[in-house]
Amino acid sequence: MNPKWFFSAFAALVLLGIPFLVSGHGYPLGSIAVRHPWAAPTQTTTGSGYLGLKNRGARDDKLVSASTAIAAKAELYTLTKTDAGLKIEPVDAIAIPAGEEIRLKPGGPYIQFSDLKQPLAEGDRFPVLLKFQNAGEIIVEMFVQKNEKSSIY
Ligand SMILES: [Cu+2]
Repeated sequence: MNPKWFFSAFAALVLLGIPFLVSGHGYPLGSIAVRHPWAAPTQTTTGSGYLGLKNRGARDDKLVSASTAIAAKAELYTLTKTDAGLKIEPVDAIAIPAGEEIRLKPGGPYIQFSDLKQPLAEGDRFPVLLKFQNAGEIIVEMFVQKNEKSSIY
């Protein structure tokens, strides 16, 4: 192979690869992009799941439910700051306005898993079914890791 060509191809791969590595694994579903689903390791049978939801479309959408075989329940929660402190409560849906990206993250909205069959261990992966009001549904793989940045996958 021509070394010059090889170098160019390598450089192109590196350039293409960087945004992918930074944003983690992702799944397109119509106008919704699901980015880097992950969950924190747990000591108990209650866990939290996080992910990014980007709405590239012209109409608003909503995440309406999540479910997984590894937990009896998966519920959507929001966490809001009030004068009285942090308010954590279950919600029917998490809105994803047109053109915006919503991040489920520590300190923000999240998916709460209750009655996990076993605690989540770092390195585990498990499937989660996400349902959206407009975009439909998709199964994503949630990676168990210490924090959002501790994996490039
Ligand atoms: Cu990822």
